[in-house]
Amino acid sequence: MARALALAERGRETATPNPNVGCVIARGGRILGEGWHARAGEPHAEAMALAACGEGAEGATVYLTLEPCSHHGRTPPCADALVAARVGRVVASLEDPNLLVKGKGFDRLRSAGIRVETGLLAAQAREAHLGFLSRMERGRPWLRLKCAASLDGRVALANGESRWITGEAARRDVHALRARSCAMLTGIGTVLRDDPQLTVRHVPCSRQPRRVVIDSRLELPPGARILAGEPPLVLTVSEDRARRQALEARGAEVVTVPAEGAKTDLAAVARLLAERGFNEVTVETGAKLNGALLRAGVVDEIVLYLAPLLMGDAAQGLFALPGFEALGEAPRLRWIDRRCVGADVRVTARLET
Ligand code: AOF
Ligand code: ZN
Repeated sequence: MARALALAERGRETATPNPNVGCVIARGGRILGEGWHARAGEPHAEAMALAACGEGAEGATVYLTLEPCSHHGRTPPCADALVAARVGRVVASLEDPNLLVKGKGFDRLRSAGIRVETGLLAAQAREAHLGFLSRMERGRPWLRLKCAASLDGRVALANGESRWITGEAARRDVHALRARSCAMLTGIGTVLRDDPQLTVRHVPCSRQPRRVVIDSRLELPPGARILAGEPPLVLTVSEDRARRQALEARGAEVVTVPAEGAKTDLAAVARLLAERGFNEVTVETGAKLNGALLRAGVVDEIVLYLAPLLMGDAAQGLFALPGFEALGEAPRLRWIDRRCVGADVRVTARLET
């Protein structure tokens, strides 16, 4: 199963919107075939692994990071293929929460007399498929805030200057985060201030994440860099037809989302991103939208790069949150990881949701 999890990583950046499943078929301590899901529409992990078993897979054990599918989607059901290959046993880390599958793949195997075991390395498999599981189980993507700050937690000087706080190694690391994301989300404030591209450039990547801008009043300037290249998705509550048409003429896809007062309803935005098939979304934006996303309860993880630099209390902070009356009200997170990235430190923390 550890090998199946390693194979799953090969589809990490490209399997979206599908889960990056990994599969190993073995018999008598020998691996007969390996597979992973590389791209939606291409063979599932099981189909690839079965095809790699030159001598067939009769009586073999199949290790899978996710339950085999039971439905006709873009490809035929993997459970049927495993039955036809007369495998002896299937060990799957997790049930597939996709309502089209959810237990039916296991049922199909069991009724054909195949032994089914679940739960092996389940925590690691949940980690490998966290975006897909979030979208299927909660109807929203796994949402990660990426931030870069000084040691004293500041992201920009009072006058707005913010380039560059962290070093080159951190920048490359951020691009690796972008590469694994299905979508990159930012707000209009960040676009007006920094004019970001939000593309993957400093690491190899065979697929660019979709860029998404929350722009309540459609203030995106037609010359913004985010409008170049693959068309971004612009989410708005504005009814201004002229502005919409100007952005559409520049290639953007403009979608109206539910409002919460004059602002966009961020829970609705999260649902829309899931409906679009985005499993993992990384947010690079300023304190206001960061804070609003936290308050809306749609943030799962914060990845923070800290540079050994002091910017002072007059500089701008990371998260615009209300002043809490008691520490008990302040959101508490759980450390997941801390490490050095070049001259900077990266910490990853998760909210309990
Ligand atoms: C598997 N093995 O390797 C993957 C599975 O429309 P399709 O044919 O691309 O199927 C997509 C669904 O299949 C996806 O939503 C998930 O439930 C499952 N993914 N299943 O047996 C795989 N990637
Ligand atoms: Zn399948």
